[in-house]
Amino acid sequence: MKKINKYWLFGIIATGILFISFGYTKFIKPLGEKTTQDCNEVQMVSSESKFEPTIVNKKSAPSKAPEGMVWIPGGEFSMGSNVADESLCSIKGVTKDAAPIHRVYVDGYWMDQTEVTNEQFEKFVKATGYVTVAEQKPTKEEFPTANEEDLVTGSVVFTPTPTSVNLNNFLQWWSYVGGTDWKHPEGPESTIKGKEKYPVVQIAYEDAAAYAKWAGKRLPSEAEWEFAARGGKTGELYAWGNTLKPKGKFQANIYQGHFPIKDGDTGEDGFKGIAPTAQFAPNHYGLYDMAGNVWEWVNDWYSVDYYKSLAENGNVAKNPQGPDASNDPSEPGQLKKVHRGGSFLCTDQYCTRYMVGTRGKGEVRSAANHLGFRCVKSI
Ligand SMILES: [Ca+2]
Repeated sequence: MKKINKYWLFGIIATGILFISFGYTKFIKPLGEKTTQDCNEVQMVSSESKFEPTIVNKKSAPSKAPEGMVWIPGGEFSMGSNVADESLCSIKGVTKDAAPIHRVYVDGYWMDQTEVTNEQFEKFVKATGYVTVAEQKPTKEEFPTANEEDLVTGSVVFTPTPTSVNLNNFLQWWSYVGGTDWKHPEGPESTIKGKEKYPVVQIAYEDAAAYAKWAGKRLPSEAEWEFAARGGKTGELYAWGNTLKPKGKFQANIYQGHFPIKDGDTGEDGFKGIAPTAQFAPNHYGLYDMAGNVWEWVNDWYSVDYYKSLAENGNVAKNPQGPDASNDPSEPGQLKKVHRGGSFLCTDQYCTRYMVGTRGKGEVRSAANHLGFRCVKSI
């Protein structure tokens, strides 16, 4: 595996993704100071939330469900997260962009039960000859300051560290690796053989959108994604309820153990690293993996203050489609779309954005080995 030690490319391509998954590192305390028990305290905070009851539309499914999809009836709900917006497991401010809670209405739609798999994406590529962003050679126009020899196809791969590291620099565990793409998600020597039912990863926004269009579907709006993930329930912390581990069992593929060291992932939830789709119970709407495993692209531009603007408007936001433009003050000038759901790399000490109301974000042409998508379809 050729690990390209060029932070310029990595920085430009990947920082959006990295901040998504691992939070704002400057806020993070050294690993080991916090425990799951601390997160349980957060749950108590959430019980004082401002969520109003979800009102699910009465309209039943208009027809037989398309293959692999379920009916999401839509309705009115309280969207966002006020889970310790200044103290998520002591990561100050990490969910600030998911506040305030605001009222939203979405029409009914079909949604993929699982994230799009390698097998499904392969059908698309075979049918269309589509070439993903990671398979396209970066151009001098896109990266004017780069050396010509550094402009190689590839993408960003989680690279565990040999020993404990200070978590204030994510470049220590992410690498831009030449030859990485959806067929080689962890570097050129890796393969998806035997992983047909795993979610496809190393997917940029336009790759996901192209697949959706080919499939006669589309990417969900952020509001559609969250309505579906909440399963018709009101203000719960997770897609499955308010407890991280009901009856002591994990409900999603996230990360346990010492992050981000080699062999640090204990796989207590049953999986070290990425898992096949649908390995945990579905939520109330029959959707799998709405938390953990891989992040999912949604269609909305990311703006740090979008929820604030909707809340200030005071009305119920009807089928909101996101802001008109990307706005992330932490990386001005980068065009970012929203990601949802968290991934197999999220830990309760560091990211915790497998919590249902929280948000991620990513530069639109950036991919990584913990980022995929699922589609929806209007009636
Ligand atoms: Ca896991």
